Amino acid sequence: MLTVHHLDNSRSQRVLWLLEELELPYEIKFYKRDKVTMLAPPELVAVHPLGKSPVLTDGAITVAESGAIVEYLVGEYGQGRLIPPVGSPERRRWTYWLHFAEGSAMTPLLMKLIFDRIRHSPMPFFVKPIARGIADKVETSYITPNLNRQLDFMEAELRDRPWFAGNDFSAADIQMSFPLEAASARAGLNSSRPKLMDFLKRIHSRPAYQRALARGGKYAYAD
Ligand SMILES: N[C@@H](CCC(=O)N[C@@H](CS)C(=O)NCC(=O)O)C(=O)O
Repeated sequence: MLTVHHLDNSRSQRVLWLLEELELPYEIKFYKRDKVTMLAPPELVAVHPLGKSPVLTDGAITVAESGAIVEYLVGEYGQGRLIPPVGSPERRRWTYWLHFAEGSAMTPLLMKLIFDRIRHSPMPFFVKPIARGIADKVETSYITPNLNRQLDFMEAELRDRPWFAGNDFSAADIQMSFPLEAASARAGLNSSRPKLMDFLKRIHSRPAYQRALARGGKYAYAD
Protein backbone atom coordinates (compact mmCIF):
# COMPACT_ATOMS: atom_id res chain seq x y z
CA MET A 1 0.00 0.00 0.00
CA LEU A 2 1.20 3.49 -0.82
CA THR A 3 1.17 5.77 2.21
CA VAL A 4 1.56 9.54 2.00
CA HIS A 5 2.93 11.12 5.17
CA HIS A 6 1.01 14.32 4.86
CA LEU A 7 1.53 17.57 6.73
CA ASP A 8 -1.31 20.09 6.76
CA ASN A 9 -0.91 23.12 4.44
CA SER A 10 2.10 21.69 2.69
CA ARG A 11 3.78 20.44 -0.44
CA SER A 12 2.44 16.95 0.18
CA GLN A 13 -0.84 18.12 -1.33
CA ARG A 14 0.93 17.69 -4.68
CA VAL A 15 1.57 14.01 -3.99
CA LEU A 16 -2.09 13.39 -3.17
CA TRP A 17 -3.03 15.17 -6.38
CA LEU A 18 -0.60 13.07 -8.46
CA LEU A 19 -1.98 9.87 -6.92
CA GLU A 20 -5.51 11.02 -7.77
CA GLU A 21 -4.49 11.83 -11.36
CA LEU A 22 -2.97 8.33 -11.67
CA GLU A 23 -6.05 6.81 -9.98
CA LEU A 24 -3.88 4.80 -7.59
CA PRO A 25 -5.11 3.54 -4.22
CA TYR A 26 -3.31 5.12 -1.26
CA GLU A 27 -3.66 5.94 2.38
CA ILE A 28 -2.79 9.15 4.19
CA LYS A 29 -1.06 9.47 7.52
CA PHE A 30 -1.82 12.96 8.84
CA TYR A 31 0.66 15.15 10.75
CA LYS A 32 -0.16 18.55 12.22
CA ARG A 33 2.17 21.56 12.23
CA ASP A 34 3.05 23.20 15.53
CA LYS A 35 0.69 26.18 15.78
CA VAL A 36 3.45 28.60 16.85
CA THR A 37 6.54 27.47 14.94
CA MET A 38 4.67 25.97 11.95
CA LEU A 39 7.21 23.13 12.04
CA ALA A 40 6.33 19.48 11.46
CA PRO A 41 5.85 17.31 14.55
CA PRO A 42 8.73 15.04 15.73
CA GLU A 43 6.82 11.90 14.66
CA LEU A 44 7.82 12.66 11.08
CA VAL A 45 11.48 12.11 12.00
CA ALA A 46 10.60 8.50 12.65
CA VAL A 47 9.59 8.22 8.99
CA HIS A 48 12.56 10.13 7.51
CA PRO A 49 15.54 11.72 9.33
CA LEU A 50 14.81 15.25 8.05
CA GLY A 51 11.27 15.18 9.45
CA LYS A 52 9.80 17.07 6.48
CA SER A 53 6.78 16.39 4.37
CA PRO A 54 6.06 14.87 1.91
CA VAL A 55 7.38 11.38 2.48
CA LEU A 56 5.98 8.40 0.63
CA THR A 57 6.25 4.84 1.89
CA ASP A 58 5.59 1.93 -0.41
CA GLY A 59 5.96 -1.21 1.69
CA ALA A 60 9.58 -1.21 2.84
CA ILE A 61 10.56 1.61 0.45
CA THR A 62 10.71 5.19 1.76
CA VAL A 63 10.94 8.10 -0.68
CA ALA A 64 11.38 11.72 0.46
CA GLU A 65 11.68 14.98 -1.54
CA SER A 66 8.64 15.80 -3.65
CA GLY A 67 10.42 15.71 -7.03
CA ALA A 68 11.84 12.27 -6.21
CA ILE A 69 8.38 11.10 -5.12
CA VAL A 70 6.90 12.34 -8.41
CA GLU A 71 9.58 10.48 -10.38
CA TYR A 72 9.08 7.34 -8.30
CA LEU A 73 5.30 7.24 -8.70
CA VAL A 74 5.31 8.09 -12.40
CA GLY A 75 8.15 5.59 -13.05
CA GLU A 76 6.79 2.71 -10.98
CA TYR A 77 3.06 3.11 -11.48
CA GLY A 78 2.42 5.65 -14.23
CA GLN A 79 2.55 3.28 -17.22
CA GLY A 80 3.66 6.16 -19.39
CA ARG A 81 1.08 8.62 -18.07
CA LEU A 82 1.96 12.23 -17.11
CA ILE A 83 5.51 12.00 -18.50
CA PRO A 84 6.56 12.68 -22.10
CA PRO A 85 8.63 10.11 -24.04
CA VAL A 86 12.39 9.91 -23.42
CA GLY A 87 14.40 11.98 -25.89
CA SER A 88 11.59 14.40 -26.77
CA PRO A 89 11.82 18.18 -26.22
CA GLU A 90 8.77 17.78 -23.97
CA ARG A 91 10.69 15.32 -21.77
CA ARG A 92 13.62 17.73 -21.45
CA ARG A 93 11.24 20.48 -20.40
CA TRP A 94 9.48 18.04 -18.01
CA THR A 95 12.78 17.31 -16.26
CA TYR A 96 13.71 20.99 -16.18
CA TRP A 97 10.45 22.12 -14.52
CA LEU A 98 10.41 19.18 -12.15
CA HIS A 99 13.74 20.40 -10.76
CA PHE A 100 13.11 24.13 -11.18
CA ALA A 101 10.09 24.03 -8.86
CA GLU A 102 12.08 23.11 -5.74
CA GLY A 103 15.62 23.92 -6.92
CA SER A 104 14.99 27.51 -8.05
CA ALA A 105 11.42 28.75 -7.65
CA MET A 106 11.10 28.00 -3.95
CA THR A 107 14.30 29.81 -2.89
CA PRO A 108 13.11 33.44 -3.13
CA LEU A 109 9.61 32.43 -1.99
CA LEU A 110 10.96 30.84 1.18
CA MET A 111 13.28 33.80 1.77
CA LYS A 112 10.34 36.16 1.41
CA LEU A 113 8.36 34.15 3.95
CA ILE A 114 11.24 34.19 6.44
CA PHE A 115 12.05 37.89 6.07
CA ASP A 116 8.35 38.84 6.28
CA ARG A 117 8.16 36.84 9.51
CA ILE A 118 11.27 38.61 10.87
CA ARG A 119 9.68 41.97 10.07
CA HIS A 120 6.54 41.11 12.02
CA SER A 121 8.12 39.21 14.92
CA PRO A 122 7.90 40.63 18.43
CA MET A 123 11.25 42.15 19.46
CA PRO A 124 12.59 44.98 21.66
CA PHE A 125 11.64 48.37 20.15
CA PHE A 126 15.27 49.43 19.65
CA VAL A 127 16.03 46.31 17.56
CA LYS A 128 12.99 46.71 15.32
CA PRO A 129 14.38 49.40 12.94
CA ILE A 130 17.58 47.39 12.48
CA ALA A 131 15.75 44.11 11.79
CA ARG A 132 13.35 45.88 9.42
CA GLY A 133 16.22 47.63 7.66
CA ILE A 134 17.99 44.33 7.03
CA ALA A 135 14.76 42.66 5.87
CA ASP A 136 14.02 45.58 3.49
CA LYS A 137 17.54 45.49 2.07
CA VAL A 138 17.43 41.73 1.40
CA GLU A 139 13.97 42.05 -0.09
CA THR A 140 14.80 44.87 -2.50
CA SER A 141 18.28 43.71 -3.47
CA TYR A 142 17.70 39.96 -3.80
CA ILE A 143 14.23 38.57 -3.18
CA THR A 144 12.01 40.83 -5.29
CA PRO A 145 14.29 41.00 -8.37
CA ASN A 146 14.69 37.21 -8.38
CA LEU A 147 10.99 36.58 -7.83
CA ASN A 148 10.05 38.96 -10.63
CA ARG A 149 12.57 37.53 -13.05
CA GLN A 150 11.38 33.98 -12.37
CA LEU A 151 7.70 34.89 -12.65
CA ASP A 152 8.33 36.73 -15.95
CA PHE A 153 10.20 33.69 -17.25
CA MET A 154 7.39 31.28 -16.28
CA GLU A 155 4.77 33.61 -17.76
CA ALA A 156 6.73 33.76 -21.06
CA GLU A 157 7.03 29.94 -21.15
CA LEU A 158 3.27 29.53 -20.83
CA ARG A 159 2.76 31.98 -23.71
CA ASP A 160 4.38 29.37 -25.98
CA ARG A 161 2.52 26.27 -24.74
CA PRO A 162 -0.42 25.53 -22.46
CA TRP A 163 1.45 23.34 -19.96
CA PHE A 164 5.01 23.50 -18.67
CA ALA A 165 6.26 20.46 -20.61
CA GLY A 166 4.24 21.06 -23.78
CA ASN A 167 0.72 20.59 -25.11
CA ASP A 168 -0.24 17.95 -22.57
CA PHE A 169 -0.78 18.23 -18.84
CA SER A 170 1.97 16.32 -17.00
CA ALA A 171 3.44 15.65 -13.57
CA ALA A 172 5.72 18.68 -14.13
CA ASP A 173 2.60 20.86 -13.84
CA ILE A 174 1.76 19.20 -10.54
CA GLN A 175 5.27 19.92 -9.26
CA MET A 176 5.05 23.55 -10.45
CA SER A 177 1.71 24.12 -8.73
CA PHE A 178 3.14 24.73 -5.26
CA PRO A 179 5.53 27.61 -6.05
CA LEU A 180 2.85 29.29 -8.18
CA GLU A 181 0.18 28.88 -5.51
CA ALA A 182 2.60 30.24 -2.94
CA ALA A 183 3.51 33.16 -5.22
CA SER A 184 -0.16 34.06 -5.71
CA ALA A 185 -0.90 33.73 -1.98
CA ARG A 186 1.97 35.80 -0.64
CA ALA A 187 4.42 37.05 -3.24
CA GLY A 188 2.47 39.28 -5.58
CA LEU A 189 1.56 36.95 -8.44
CA ASN A 190 -1.63 38.49 -9.85
CA SER A 191 -3.53 39.28 -13.06
CA SER A 192 -0.54 41.22 -14.41
CA ARG A 193 0.72 37.72 -15.32
CA PRO A 194 -2.41 36.29 -16.97
CA LYS A 195 -0.88 33.02 -18.24
CA LEU A 196 0.22 31.99 -14.76
CA MET A 197 -3.14 32.98 -13.26
CA ASP A 198 -4.90 30.98 -15.96
CA PHE A 199 -2.63 28.01 -15.18
CA LEU A 200 -3.75 28.15 -11.55
CA LYS A 201 -7.38 28.36 -12.59
CA ARG A 202 -7.02 25.37 -14.90
CA ILE A 203 -5.29 23.15 -12.35
CA HIS A 204 -7.73 24.05 -9.59
CA SER A 205 -10.65 22.98 -11.75
CA ARG A 206 -9.26 19.49 -12.39
CA PRO A 207 -11.39 16.80 -10.72
CA ALA A 208 -8.27 15.01 -9.41
CA TYR A 209 -7.06 18.23 -7.77
CA GLN A 210 -10.46 18.62 -6.09
CA ARG A 211 -10.45 15.00 -4.89
CA ALA A 212 -6.95 15.45 -3.44
CA LEU A 213 -8.10 18.57 -1.59
CA ALA A 214 -11.10 16.73 -0.19
CA ARG A 215 -8.87 13.93 1.12
CA GLY A 216 -5.94 16.06 2.28
CA GLY A 217 -7.90 18.79 4.01
CA LYS A 218 -7.08 22.45 4.60
CA TYR A 219 -4.36 23.82 2.34
CA ALA A 220 -2.95 27.34 2.61
CA TYR A 221 0.54 27.20 1.07
CA ALA A 222 2.43 27.60 4.33
CA ASP A 223 6.13 27.11 3.36
N1 LIG B 1 12.26 20.27 -1.02
C1 LIG B 1 11.47 19.51 -0.09
C2 LIG B 1 10.88 20.47 0.94
C3 LIG B 1 10.22 19.76 2.09
C4 LIG B 1 9.63 20.78 3.07
O1 LIG B 1 10.28 21.79 3.41
N2 LIG B 1 8.42 20.54 3.52
C5 LIG B 1 7.74 21.44 4.42
C6 LIG B 1 6.26 21.41 4.14
S1 LIG B 1 5.80 22.23 2.69
C7 LIG B 1 7.89 20.98 5.86
O2 LIG B 1 7.93 19.80 6.12
N3 LIG B 1 7.86 21.96 6.76
C8 LIG B 1 7.83 21.71 8.17
C9 LIG B 1 9.19 21.70 8.81
O3 LIG B 1 10.16 22.15 8.19
O4 LIG B 1 9.27 21.26 9.97
C10 LIG B 1 10.38 18.79 -0.87
O5 LIG B 1 9.98 19.28 -1.93
O6 LIG B 1 9.94 17.71 -0.45
